[in-house]
Amino acid sequence: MRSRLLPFLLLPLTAASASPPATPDEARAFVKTVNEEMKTLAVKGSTADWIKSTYITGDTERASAWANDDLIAYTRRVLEQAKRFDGLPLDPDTARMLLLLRVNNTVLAPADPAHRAELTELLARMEGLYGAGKYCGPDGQGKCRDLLQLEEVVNRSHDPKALLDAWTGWHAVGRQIRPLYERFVVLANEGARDNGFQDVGALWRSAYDMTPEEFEREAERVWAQVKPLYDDLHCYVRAALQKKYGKALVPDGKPIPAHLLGNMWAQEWTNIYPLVEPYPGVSSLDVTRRLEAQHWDARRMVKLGESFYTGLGLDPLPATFWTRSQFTKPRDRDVVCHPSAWDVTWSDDQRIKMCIRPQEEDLITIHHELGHNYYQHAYVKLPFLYMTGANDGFHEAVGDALALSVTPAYLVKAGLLDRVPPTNDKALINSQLKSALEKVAFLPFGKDIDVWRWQVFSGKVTPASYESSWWALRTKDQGIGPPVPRTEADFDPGAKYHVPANVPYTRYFLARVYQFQFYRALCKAAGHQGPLHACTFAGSKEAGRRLEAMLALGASKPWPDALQALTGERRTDGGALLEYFAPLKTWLKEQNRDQSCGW
Ligand code: X8Z
Ligand code: ZN
Repeated sequence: MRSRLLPFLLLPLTAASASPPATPDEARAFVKTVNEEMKTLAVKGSTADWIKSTYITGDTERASAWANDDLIAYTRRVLEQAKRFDGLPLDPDTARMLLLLRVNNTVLAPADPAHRAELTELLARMEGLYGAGKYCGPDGQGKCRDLLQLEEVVNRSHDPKALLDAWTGWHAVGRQIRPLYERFVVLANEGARDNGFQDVGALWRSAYDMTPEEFEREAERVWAQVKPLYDDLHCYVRAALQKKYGKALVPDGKPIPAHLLGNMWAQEWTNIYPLVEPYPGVSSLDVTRRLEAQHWDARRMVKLGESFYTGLGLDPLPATFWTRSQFTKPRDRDVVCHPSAWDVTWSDDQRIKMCIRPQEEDLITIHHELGHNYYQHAYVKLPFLYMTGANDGFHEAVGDALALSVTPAYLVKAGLLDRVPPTNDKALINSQLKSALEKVAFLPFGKDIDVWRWQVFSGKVTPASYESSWWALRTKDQGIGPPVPRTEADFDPGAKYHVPANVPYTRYFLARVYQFQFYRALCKAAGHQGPLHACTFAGSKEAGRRLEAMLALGASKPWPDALQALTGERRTDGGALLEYFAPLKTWLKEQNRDQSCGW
């Protein structure tokens, strides 16, 4: 008791009364300074991060860790100082920026500087390990294969043995990351607690203009809305895969083995479309074949993406975008190939970083990444703390909403499809099923990555059950299972980019839902009439104007206000997605009539 009281008593008695009470004006001035100082530090951080991500070495990781150490140390310092303004009657902008300063962080600094440094080093190292990850086992015949090469197999092969080899080979990368992640959880939680949050999960869930508890309930509410459609799709896909691979590999009533879904993480299933196509021969939707045959290079694919945006009346990308972006994988060094979009100096310095291959999946991702760049461009003049999305799901949804509007007719014009598919019921079901393999299949995955991490951060899941809890969750919601038994030496979450890179993931779940809400609103703005799935707003300047008006708000308003500005709605609502897929839903019900669905 004495030792705790003593330092307090030794404080000069005048200390508390020395500083005058804080005022709202002082708070306004404080926020102005923070906006400026923080931007300077953020530019240093993102500059170092860009270099690290495009050239993975011990040196670039260290430089990135240092810059981020400075940034989170600064954030902690100003958050402490800002406590002076608690309870004051602040103007709405000052109050909002002080809120964002607290909640828009994926990590916060532990009070202990040594722990803080260790945390930023771990973050840089984990992303580096992921980016440089390789598998040097059997089917490479002595050669090491990186993620792109292993994805080539998982995405295209229909040979269960090759699929299994590539799947297990890549997932072994998670094992290396496990010990780092265990330590990261301890340190990141320490940082969250030292800054007044219960744990990192609570920090992440605080960034949605509601309490963390309310947000958790919201995510479950929206999932319950769309789950029946997912279950129907799962049932149909399992039956089709069973025809291809047999009952031994794909048994009735059991989860689908994760290596058979055409994606390393079984998160989007578009690549197995040829195996599950409802009406073969009715319509050709094979964009990849044309991209390959016509030798499209990465730049041309990005140009096509940009033209969709400029067609809506939005600005062209800045000239520097074309010289500073990384479009393809460099031959001579390790890079983080996972796609991302940047404004490195927060001043219309937009770039994308990808390892583009001539395939449809990458063309869609290009539209997605450019959505981030157009958001960044729209809010570039706002104060630093407002230079982000209304929430992170909005940022992820913009490009996807536009990509929904890319029609076969548009692709024919670009030379990427032979002919516009016939407008009949069979062609519609083909195209809806293909789209559902991307959009609907993703939904439970989009939610569960963070449901798992929230449990890890809260301590409900400990390292002793990292792996088993991961698969328990994925089995429950996704109806998929590991292709071979896993143990706690494995760490499959670590084989998914956003876990070692510490990027929150619920944003993608929200985005799959928001994008249909945005799309429906933009279709309305473009004067579309008729069923939602038949709409394109390509070329509509009015749609472009409405979109830009929302993007230009950045984070200046609570997200329901931003949503309302574009859509008239104030809630996250799976209704637009369900409306879009209404024809498929009816068709799936019919197909599944004699199946015993579920797992
Ligand atoms: O990470 C991404 C983008 C970068 S923001 C390519 N996505 C998620 C993923 O790849 O897991 C887009 C869809 C989901
Ligand atoms: Zn994104």
